[in-house]
Amino acid sequence: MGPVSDSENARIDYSLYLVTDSGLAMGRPLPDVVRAAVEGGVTCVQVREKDLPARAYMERLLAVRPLLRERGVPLFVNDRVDIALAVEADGVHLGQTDMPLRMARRIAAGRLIVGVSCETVQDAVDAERGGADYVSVSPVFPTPTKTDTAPALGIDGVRAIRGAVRLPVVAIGGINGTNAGDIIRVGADGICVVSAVLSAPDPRDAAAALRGIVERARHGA
Ligand code: TZP
Ligand code: MG
Repeated sequence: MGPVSDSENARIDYSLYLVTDSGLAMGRPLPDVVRAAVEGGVTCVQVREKDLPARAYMERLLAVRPLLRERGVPLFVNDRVDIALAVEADGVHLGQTDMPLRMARRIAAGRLIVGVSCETVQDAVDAERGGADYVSVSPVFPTPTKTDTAPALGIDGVRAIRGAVRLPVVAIGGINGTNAGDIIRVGADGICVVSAVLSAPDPRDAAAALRGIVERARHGA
C-alpha cells in the first residue's frame, strides 16, 4: 500500500484485526498462518513480536508484507515507528508507554496510520485530539496472552470509548466467538484477536467464523 493519506485511512476496514505472536502459532510458520487467516477474512494484520531483536523483527515483517500487499490487507507494526517506516508498513500501533503520539506523528504523519491503545476514556479523547487514526480499547477482557495490562474495561468500556470519540474504535483482549458480536453491537468498528485465530487448529476457519460474527452483528443479527 505504501504511504497513507487521510482518505486512504478512511478506507481501512478494521473489522477483523489479527495481532500476531509467533509463540502462539502452535509451531507453524507465521506467514502460513497469516496467509490462512487472511484467506478466512482477516482485514488488518499487526505483527507484534515482543521478544525479537530489531533485525529479526524486520525479517518477520518482510516475510508477511508481500502476501498482505497482494491482498490489499494493511500491515501494522507494534511499538516501533522506525521499523514501520523502514519496512514500508501501512501503520504503527502505540501503547501508552511507547513513543508519544505527537512524536510519532512528527516523523510519520502522512506516511503511517497511527493507532493508539487506550486504557481509559481519557486516553481515547487524548489520542483523538493528538491526531491518532484509530484507537483500541485495551484490554476489553482479561487474557492469558497479555497479563501486564490495565484492568479490563469490559463491554461498557467499549461503549464509553465509542461514545467519546469519532475515530474508528477496535477492541482487544480475550475476544472470541462468544463475545465478538457484543463488541460490534456496542459500536466498535472491529475486533482484534491473537489466540482465537493464531492458536486455532484451522486459522482460516477461525477467521471466517469471526468475520461472519462481525458482519452479522453489524447488520443487526
Ligand atoms: N493487548 C491487550 S490484550 C492483548 C494485547 C496485545 C492480547 C490479546 O490476546 P488474545 O489472545 O486475543 O486475548
Ligand atoms: Mg506497545
